[in-house]
Amino acid sequence: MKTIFSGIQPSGTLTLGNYLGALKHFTELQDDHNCFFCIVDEHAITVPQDRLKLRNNIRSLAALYLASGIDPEKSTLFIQSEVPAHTQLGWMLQSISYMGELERMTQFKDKSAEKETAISSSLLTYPVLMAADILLYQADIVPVGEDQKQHLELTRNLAERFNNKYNDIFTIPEASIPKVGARIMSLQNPLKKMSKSDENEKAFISMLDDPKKIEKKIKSAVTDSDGVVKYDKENKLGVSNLLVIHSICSGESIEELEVRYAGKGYGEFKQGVAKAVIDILKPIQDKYNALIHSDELDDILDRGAEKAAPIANRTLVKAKKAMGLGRVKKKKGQE
Ligand code: ATP
Ligand code: LTN
Repeated sequence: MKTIFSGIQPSGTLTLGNYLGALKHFTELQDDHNCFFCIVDEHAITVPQDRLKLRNNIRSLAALYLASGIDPEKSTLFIQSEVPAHTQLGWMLQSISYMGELERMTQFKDKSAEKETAISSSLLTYPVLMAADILLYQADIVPVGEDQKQHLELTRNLAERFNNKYNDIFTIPEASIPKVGARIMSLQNPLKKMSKSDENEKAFISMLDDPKKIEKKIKSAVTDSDGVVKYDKENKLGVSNLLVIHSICSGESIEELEVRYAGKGYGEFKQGVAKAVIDILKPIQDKYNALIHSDELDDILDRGAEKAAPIANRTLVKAKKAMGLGRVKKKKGQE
């Protein structure tokens, strides 16, 4: 059985983009794979966080994973900072990472360009920690959205570099990026990806937005002035983005939707998009509300960390030995 690993940052409430690009696919994989899903809180602190908000976001993300269909009987769900091997291997991998390759990461360039305040060194080294996350579990497949493709490439390079330099320890993972929905765009600027950290709340749909809010945000989504519901990623980015959202949420193909809305205005089309989104999110929100304050959530996360830690430690011990760190422990009774 192949091993899957993926992580999401608890840096705010998840968006419809996170759901369609990543989370939705996680749940589809758990029946026939050995799955590890992680709340990567140590990634979230690469930018300043309020401690109480971060706590809430961690819990909220755990509840959203479960409400979206992650089954703790089938998958291991855990919090990154509760398994210390992640930062330990992260540090070791930094010693074989080059400044140049990290500085070339698009996400680093974008995020550091946005910042007026000081940029933390962890923002630069963050993809190395991501590599450690993945390699500790010997993951074969990493389901992610399009924006993580470059980080996966780096993970593969680091794994190969380590294997060649020290010992053949790490499985070389592959990214699994959905054909449709890998890059859901902002509702206000369809040239930018939908992001939970966008300052403009109208740009994204949060997975916890109520139906009224969803309708309002989709109604005010940027489109164009020709009034034709047609997929055209060159000239009609806003409409194409809404078509993709509608199609994944309702399960109809883009061609079917183009026929359905032919000759109808954007008003009716947007109502249809909103309904499809609400139909998908409402049952998830109901489950979320039942879980968020439950003890069951804590039990699941405790069990997740207990299951993940020994697996991660096994790889860590091998990597330390390969690098010559620490001592070779004598077996009891040996001179
Ligand atoms: P932020 O938006 O705060 O910068 P993020 O959403 O990029 O954060 P994560 O929350 O860690 O970062 O992303 C979780 C998963 O969701 C990743 O696999 C990522 O590729 C995917 N993802 C993020 N945004 C989108 C999007 N707009 N469309 C599709 N997938 C996305
Ligand atoms: N870098 C990712 C989150 C992330 C991740 C991972 C994804 C951290 N570790 C391991 C897949 C596998 C992001 O910003 N979306």
